[in-house]
Amino acid sequence: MKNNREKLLALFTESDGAYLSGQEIADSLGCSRTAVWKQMEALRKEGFEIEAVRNRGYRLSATAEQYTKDALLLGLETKFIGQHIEIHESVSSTQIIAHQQIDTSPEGTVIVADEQTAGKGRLLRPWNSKKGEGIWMSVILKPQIPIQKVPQFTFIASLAITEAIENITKLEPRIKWPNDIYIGKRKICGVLTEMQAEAETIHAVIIGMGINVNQQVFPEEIKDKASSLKLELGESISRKALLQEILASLEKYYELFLDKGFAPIKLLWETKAIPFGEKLTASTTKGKIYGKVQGISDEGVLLLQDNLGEVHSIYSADILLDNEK
Ligand code: BT5
Repeated sequence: MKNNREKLLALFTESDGAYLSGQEIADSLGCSRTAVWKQMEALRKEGFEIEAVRNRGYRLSATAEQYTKDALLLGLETKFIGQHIEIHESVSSTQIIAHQQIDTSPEGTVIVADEQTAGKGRLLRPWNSKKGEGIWMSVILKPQIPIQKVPQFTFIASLAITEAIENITKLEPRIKWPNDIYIGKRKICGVLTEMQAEAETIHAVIIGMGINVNQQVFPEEIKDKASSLKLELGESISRKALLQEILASLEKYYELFLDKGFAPIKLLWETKAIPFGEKLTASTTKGKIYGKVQGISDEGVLLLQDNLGEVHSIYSADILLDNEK
């Protein structure tokens, strides 16, 4: 049974930005108009921005971002991913929080932060996670798969995020192997897949996702290579709507992966990826390889053909596309 507060939030969501009269709300909730007013005040105190206009009624402010646990749960159309969700105002890194609570977290737990003070990328590189402007989250999954398959989760997540961004914004992001999402020449998202395992047994896969949503400026060190959805689209995006879409998409592709393996994920991933057939430089720990992309293997390894025709298997690298030079 929903209480009045939940019913009211559901009404606002269903009304999709239209005004609801006090009487309509009172009738739906089965309470007095005074009780409605009191409930509005309580929601305002929680941080919901509610507009009240004489003779029209109430609505949730269209621009106000409801980025609270309740708001994120309301309208989340998943079976398990995100149904257990935590939102923190400021943490060092959602990856660190997720690692600490693997044992007590059910599969699909999501840790969200409004700000990260020590957000991290691969090889402990810093990930800029400004307050209030991006989606910084970690998803805990507990698949029973061999350890070698864990890197495939970067592909599942990138595919899910790319599709969600397309659905919400109509922009066309492209995935750059292995873990970046670009719009044009700029990075808008990075994925960091980590795991906890003992011997050959996986306890959890932790997928960290950082998505630049509403930034208008970036710090000096990344300003030439980073962008946000707002900068690309020219308008603000609801982090809540995008986050919910990402989780729904992630659940869909995770289940597809569990059911049918990596092959269908790979096929879909390829339709969203740059730069097959294109030339790029892969910087690996063993040096740089310049070549033409032949595709990815069934394990997600990048196959790069150099000028002499030799095909190299790249397991891990930083990629510089020719058009980024
Ligand atoms: C990544 O690493 O791209 C993975 C980023 C994962 C971040 C998420 S946020 C939630 C979760 N919690 C965490 O602590 N991490 C995850 P990598 O491919 O190594 O790229 C890192 C590089 O991207 C940096 O060295 C910068 O050059 C650049 N960079 C840093 N912040 C950026 C930003 N906000 N947007 C675009 N580029 C950025």
